[in-house]
Amino acid sequence: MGKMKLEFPKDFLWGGGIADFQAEGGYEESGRGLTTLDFVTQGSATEPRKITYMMPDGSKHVQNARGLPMPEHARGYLDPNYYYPSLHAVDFYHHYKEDIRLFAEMGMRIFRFSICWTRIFPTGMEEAPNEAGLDFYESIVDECRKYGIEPLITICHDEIPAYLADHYQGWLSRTTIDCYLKLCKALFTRLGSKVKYWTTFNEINSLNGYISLGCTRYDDYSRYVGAHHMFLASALAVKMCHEMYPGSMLGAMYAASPCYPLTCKPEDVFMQMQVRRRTFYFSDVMMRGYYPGYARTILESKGVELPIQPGDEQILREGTLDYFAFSCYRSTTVNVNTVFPIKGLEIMSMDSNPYLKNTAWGWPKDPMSLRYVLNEVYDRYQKPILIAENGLGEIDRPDENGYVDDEYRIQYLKEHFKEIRKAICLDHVEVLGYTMWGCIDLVSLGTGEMKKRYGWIYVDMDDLGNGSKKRVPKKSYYWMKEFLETNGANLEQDDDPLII
Ligand code: BGP
Repeated sequence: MGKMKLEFPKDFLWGGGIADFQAEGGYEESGRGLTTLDFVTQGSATEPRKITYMMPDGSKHVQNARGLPMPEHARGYLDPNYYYPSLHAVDFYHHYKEDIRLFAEMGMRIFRFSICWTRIFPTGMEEAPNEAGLDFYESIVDECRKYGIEPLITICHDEIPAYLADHYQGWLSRTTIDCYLKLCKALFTRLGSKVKYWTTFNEINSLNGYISLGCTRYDDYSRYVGAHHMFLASALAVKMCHEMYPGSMLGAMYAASPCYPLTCKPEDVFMQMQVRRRTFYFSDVMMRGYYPGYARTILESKGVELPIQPGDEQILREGTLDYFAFSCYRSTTVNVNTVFPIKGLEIMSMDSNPYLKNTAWGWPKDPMSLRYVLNEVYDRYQKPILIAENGLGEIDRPDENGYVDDEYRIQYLKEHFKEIRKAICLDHVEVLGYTMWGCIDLVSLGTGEMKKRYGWIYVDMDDLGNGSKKRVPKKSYYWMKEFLETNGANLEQDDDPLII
């Protein structure tokens, strides 16, 4: 068909995103309480992040932050011998005006950020919200609005107030649903007239254990029972917001990097579908309002009985989401032997894909994965989709002025943007927008490092928090500015051999 002339819609929401614990810092400001992620130390690509905790007898311990259950009665504890990146992060708390001005000057149209729950309810249990915390988020929203940037708020991004974890087992308890709804009420009341787009949870399909679910277990039971309570919390929040502000848009975010069958062996192909259902299990309930048939088999095979109470099914039906948001950084492959349980937990080992090259952190780069997921999800739900996270984590090397020549990031974005353009123009998927992950450099969630950088804007800070925290736009910032000014004219058109 030769070269195509494809164009992005003029009102496409181009922007970027951050999460509170990776960017904000300011942990002692505005009466903020401690959250589970505060106790997670800095790690590296080879050294897992650790969590430090204390037992009731006063003994202090440290263990891997992910993959292991916490002992019963353990409580997160800050050990002066460790560096905890979330406490200070890149100090967005004190730099947000400058940062949002830089976003605006680049032309960003949407800014995705998350709420630190304990800034609003320091333990989660208070009756009244902390006004100073609400003031902070309101001024972020006002700052965005001043420049015509659409704010998008993630209500809960992978963390939970430490108090709810230590006293209620977090999302294993229905008490946490009530606390979450109190948070939503406070946010909607204060910000609902100024914020249209909300995300109830981040990567709800990949949460487990103390950090994200707030429970001492780390297994399939906690994963699925915790999720049931989060489904209810999300549905009730959707209903509340729609009642308070008709026209508001609520979604949830899923880790949805695709997986492909490793071979054409029928069992591998079917296994791919089964693995994909480990993601769609979560979105099917939240987008359609009921558990899909295959959920029964998943739960039975794991011996998990959901604590469904009378009324739950109606809540799920009445609180379906308006849009699907997802993160996609790579693709994976599966074969029939790759899924196996270890100690009651579903483990998947992924085969490497001989057709793709990996990033420095071992994530295969696969631009077409975006077009694939957009189509896969749109075929399933016919609802708008937000590409909430995508981007390139790389080691950037600044010159003496802090300027980074990140041509590799420009190439990455170009390749990925072309696939989005095809999904919109050729496949006619309803794509709301694209919020590049870590639009300003921030702390990596996986490793706790600074050196894994995603941003258009460099932050002068090292893995241990040393540095001036000066913000310097990178080469990709200027490329993106031009891209936005010309509605993508600096993105070559290309052939699409995949039209039949
Ligand atoms: C997602 C999280 C983000 C972000 C991203 C990149 O799972 O929602 O918070 O961190 O992954 O991961 P990493 O920081 O490990 O590079």
